[in-house]
Amino acid sequence: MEELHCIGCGSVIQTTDTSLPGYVPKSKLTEENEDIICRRCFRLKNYNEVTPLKITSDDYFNIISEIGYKKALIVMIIDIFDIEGSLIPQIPKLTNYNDLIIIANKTDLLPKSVKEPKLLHHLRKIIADNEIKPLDVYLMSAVKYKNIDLIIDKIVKRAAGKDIYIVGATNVGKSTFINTLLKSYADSKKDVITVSFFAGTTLNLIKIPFGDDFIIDTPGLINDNQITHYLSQKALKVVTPKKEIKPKVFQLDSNQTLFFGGLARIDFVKGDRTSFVCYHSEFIKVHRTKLEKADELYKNQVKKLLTPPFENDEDFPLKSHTFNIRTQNKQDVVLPGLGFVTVSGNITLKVYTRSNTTPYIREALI
Ligand SMILES: Nc1nc2c(ncn2[C@@H]2O[C@H](COP(=O)(O)OP(=O)(O)OP(=O)(O)O)[C@@H](O)[C@H]2O)c(=O)[nH]1
Ligand SMILES: [Mg+2]
Repeated sequence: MEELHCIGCGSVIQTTDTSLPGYVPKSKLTEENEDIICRRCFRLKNYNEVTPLKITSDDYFNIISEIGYKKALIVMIIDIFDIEGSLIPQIPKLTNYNDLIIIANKTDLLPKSVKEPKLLHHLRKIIADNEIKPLDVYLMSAVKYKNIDLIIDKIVKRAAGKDIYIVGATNVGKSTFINTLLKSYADSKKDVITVSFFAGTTLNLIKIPFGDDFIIDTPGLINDNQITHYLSQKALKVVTPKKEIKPKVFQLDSNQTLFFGGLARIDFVKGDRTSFVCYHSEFIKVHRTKLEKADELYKNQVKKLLTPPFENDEDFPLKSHTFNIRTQNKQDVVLPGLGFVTVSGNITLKVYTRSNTTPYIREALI
């Protein structure tokens, strides 16, 4: 019998093990079996309820390296909100240096004041630093249809009869982009592929006819340096920004501390009074305190005043990294997966994030 695949996540359909991808109760299989959807996708789409199933990075690289045997156009989607964390430097080699386009998605989350040319310049620099040489780089919002027509036009031209593979880290919006593309180009009325804010929604290749060729959705590479990787569903909902981010500005003196819920903390250890411009979900509560009181506050208030994490969430141990910033240019302290804080001046910071994740400093994005 030919293998059936879930149209939502790409898993091979099976009727025996509820804990594995692609499970469908036997009774739900019909004669035609067209557009079949697995139980996990059904629940995600209808109840926003996730059954945790993840592919390993070995699985990921095996699935993606298949593309290396084909003549294809590769479109790597990255998250403008976490550029460094969502860029996968191995993609060109894995896909045997097939033509590559890079698209930075979710620009709707950035403040409207952000200038596109500056952002593109910054983006190209990060891409070049990672020794990736794409044919084109674009900015996009897949949910707000920003630049969609332009991008589709370019992709179709570049593909010139080859299949198009949409690749990238988990949660960058690969499946959303394909749904948007099918709606605006192929007259699809509904979202075909399952999308969600949980990392690891798509589990296998999903091949969709597109003109005379195919557009292929792929699973994402899981990035466990992201703070979000360690969050409960409830906390994840809170920290995922949904609309344009309005930065919060704090003027701090040295020996003051900022808490981002109980998820991250920045101690201003040394330097002249300066501003901390914070870009993250509006639902993360930022709390300012004196450095000498910070440990005590954290001990007493984590999961209470300092949320997320929430009361019933697992413990969320923080680990610190010290940064001596010695440049006059504005810098971003990146809290991977949560957002970033723009600072300037000669300052020393102690930055706490979830253990197993590493914050870092980069030239200011904005
Ligand atoms: N703000 C914003 N959110 C977006 C955009 N595109 C996708 N998202 C959201 O990002 C989350 C992930 O989207 P998916 O399309 O499932 O991402 P994916 O890359 O297919 O993820 P995996 O299948 O897990 O690898 C969802 O909550 C989407 O609504 C966008 O342009 N702007
Ligand atoms: Mg997906």
